[in-house]
Amino acid sequence: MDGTLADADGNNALTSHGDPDLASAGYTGRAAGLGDPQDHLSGTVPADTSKNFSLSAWAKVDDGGADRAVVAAGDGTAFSAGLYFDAAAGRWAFGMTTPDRTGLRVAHSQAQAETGVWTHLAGTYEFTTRTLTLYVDGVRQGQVTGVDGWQASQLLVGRHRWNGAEVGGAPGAVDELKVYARTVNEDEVRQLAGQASLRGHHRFNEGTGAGTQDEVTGTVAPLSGKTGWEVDGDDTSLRLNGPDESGQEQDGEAYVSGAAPGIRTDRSFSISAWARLDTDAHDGKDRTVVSLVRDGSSLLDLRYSGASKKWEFVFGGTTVRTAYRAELQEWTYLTAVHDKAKAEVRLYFNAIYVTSVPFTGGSAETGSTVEFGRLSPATAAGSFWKGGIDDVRVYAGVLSEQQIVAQAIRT
Ligand SMILES: [Ca+2]
Ligand SMILES: [Ca+2]
Repeated sequence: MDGTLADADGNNALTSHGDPDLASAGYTGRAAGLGDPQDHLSGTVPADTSKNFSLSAWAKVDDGGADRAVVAAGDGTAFSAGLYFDAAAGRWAFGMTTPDRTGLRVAHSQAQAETGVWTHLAGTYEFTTRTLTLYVDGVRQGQVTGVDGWQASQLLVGRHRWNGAEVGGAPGAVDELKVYARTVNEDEVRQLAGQASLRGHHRFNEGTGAGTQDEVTGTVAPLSGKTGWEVDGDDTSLRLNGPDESGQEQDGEAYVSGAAPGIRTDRSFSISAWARLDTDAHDGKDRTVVSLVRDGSSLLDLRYSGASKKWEFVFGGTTVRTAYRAELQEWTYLTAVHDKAKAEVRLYFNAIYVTSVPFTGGSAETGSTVEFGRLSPATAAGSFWKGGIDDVRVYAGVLSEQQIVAQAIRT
């Protein structure tokens, strides 16, 4: 759904009806914006829905006032299987109709559906156990057994059909639609729902001037306090509390306050950063590399801890720390992950060593700004970074271990 209606191989193109907005902002890149009841897409179903199959999509329903069809397989009379928002129940649903097209078997989400936020939906059907299962954001919800499917001919996005009538239009936006001719398992669904989408990226490659650009949003953030640049061959990075013009070491007020990456911390997210702590010795001060700040207060903090002398990710009263002491004056690659489907937070140190602790919580706010080099509310007494910061990325979703290793290069 990145501006074209063909699949990832350039095949199976969908036909558009009404006036879908193919340039609307997606979960990743662009999505199909289906804001009007006439807007929908159709094509052929690349799976037999009387056998094993699965449907997967990201959906953002803006108006929960009526049923909203996300994706369905059907014929001219009814849908055979579909993922949708069920307005009467206020919940996400995966439904399959009986082969005579008169009955509906449906699994609902356990919690009320949230509108206005990208949500991952997956529906799977297993022929041998005659079981349909709904997953929301990678977590298994309802399951119905004793279900028989029937083979549909048409794939519909943003549209259902029931008793010959078109129903369930205007779902909002749909992205990353996937149809499988097999039963996708729970681990795979978790990976689909954890798909990482870059929402902020500071390379700190300007090397001059008083601002730094987020390559995703284009926003330029001003450098504040004792903040400057370090150019070392091809590597350019941010330097906080470096030596002053007379060569004297500095400490204290130095930070950069950037744009809001638009992530919700109650959903999965990942933050990766390079950091080099330039103190001569392990002192007792906490030092913040990256923080997300809402209304002047840090929601989370990726830092060096003066108490443990280790790297820590502090989030909602939970702390996960590296097993090893932080190395001073060495570039270190840190990745913090909130994996909602696994209900844990993880901290990766140099891409290889990982520690994790259980976590549930976070904030539904999306307006939190990213800050480098301090904890908020800032105090002159501590938490200001001293050293280098480079290549900070903020993602919605879960960075996989392969992705963390693959980008373990300072840019
Ligand atoms: Ca997309
Ligand atoms: Ca850089």
